[in-house]
Amino acid sequence: MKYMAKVVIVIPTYNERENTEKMIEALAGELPKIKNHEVHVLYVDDTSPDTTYEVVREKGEKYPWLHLLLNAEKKGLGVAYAKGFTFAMEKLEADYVMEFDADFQHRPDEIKRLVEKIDEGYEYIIGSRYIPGGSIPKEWGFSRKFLSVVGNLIARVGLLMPKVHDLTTGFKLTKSSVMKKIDLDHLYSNSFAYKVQILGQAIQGGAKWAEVPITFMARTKGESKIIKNEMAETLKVIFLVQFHNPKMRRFFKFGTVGFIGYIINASFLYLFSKRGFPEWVSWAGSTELAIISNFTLNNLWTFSSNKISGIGKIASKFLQFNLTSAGALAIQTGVGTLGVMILGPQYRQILLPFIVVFLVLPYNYLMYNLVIWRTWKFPLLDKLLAKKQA
Ligand SMILES: Nc1nc2c(ncn2[C@@H]2O[C@H](COP(=O)(O)OP(=O)(O)O)[C@@H](O)[C@H]2O)c(=O)[nH]1
Ligand SMILES: [Mg+2]
Repeated sequence: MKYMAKVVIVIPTYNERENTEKMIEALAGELPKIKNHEVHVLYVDDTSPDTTYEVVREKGEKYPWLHLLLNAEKKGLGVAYAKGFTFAMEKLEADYVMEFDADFQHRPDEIKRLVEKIDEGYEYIIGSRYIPGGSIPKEWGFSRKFLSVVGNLIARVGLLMPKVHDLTTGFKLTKSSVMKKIDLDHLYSNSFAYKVQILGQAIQGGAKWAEVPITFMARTKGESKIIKNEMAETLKVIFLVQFHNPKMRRFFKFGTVGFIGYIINASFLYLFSKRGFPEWVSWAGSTELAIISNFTLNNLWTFSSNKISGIGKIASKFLQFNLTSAGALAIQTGVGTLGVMILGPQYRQILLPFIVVFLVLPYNYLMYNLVIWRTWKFPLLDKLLAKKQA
């Protein structure tokens, strides 16, 4: 899939005059080495008091690939990048946009390594400091290293993305179709933590991603703009990304419906036995009511995007639902009995929550997604079911 993509490197600046002339000349030396793609550079300056933008303007007369977006106000790094990406995609018609710092912490000679990945079909390319071949500055003291590693780990766990090694890096290349799915006008954070949002939503959105090792250099000129501790901001962003993640929302609703089912089960068990119904009737009746509640609420709420409707369809699916629920009952009974046999009766009450959390919930969730509401599609299973129906 080789094609000539238009890549726009977006470089936000605020008081980077000392770095900018040198950087533009370094880029002028590097970019011609990238042969099979058209590379442009867009500086996004927030009217730096040191007039960084004047350097860009001047050089722009010499280099046709150099562009400047001048903002009247400084509103934070996230805002600067969002404006830069939008400008690059809409005005410069970028196929890919790159995040790149102005201060030589990202190496201009490593740009081509990220760009090369376009030819392999990747849509979200991460310049990674934490994979073999990548590194952070040796000059960094313990606390700086610690903060970077811990911040990364929190993002990795919070976003449930164990396969990504660097989630807070600022050196990245994103396909415009991936970036356009993200609401750049309303980022969850105006500052550095926006990076975690774009990464989280790009990967959750199914972008084909890869990590490429980069050498993160120490800043030699100018000052770092990270003023406050970004940790709280990053936590907020992780929470919001997961809160808006459709898959997490569905799982949360599934849990809520299950909990309501449990309340119904328990209340009617109490009521029926108080009314003097036979023991087995109280159990069967209250359990079936919980099953009806689970089926109805999951159909109307959790899986509303795949809602089952029509009397006939509802009846047959409800029957299926009862069968998968019977499966859950079998698992719980089987493992519970076996567990008590092995461990002894004093473990009965400890076993129950473990069986529910690690076996029954995953089983139910799998069955709902795979069999009942069919939100997860597996070609092989589809073929099998199709054969059965035919
Ligand atoms: N336009 C703009 N650029 C910013 C802002 N904050 C930081 N930058 C730029 O973003 C890049 C990364 O910032 P830097 O201070 O080096 O962060 P650090 O490397 O994490 O210490 C640099 O090129 C900065 O000039 C901002 O509010 N507006
Ligand atoms: Mg920097």
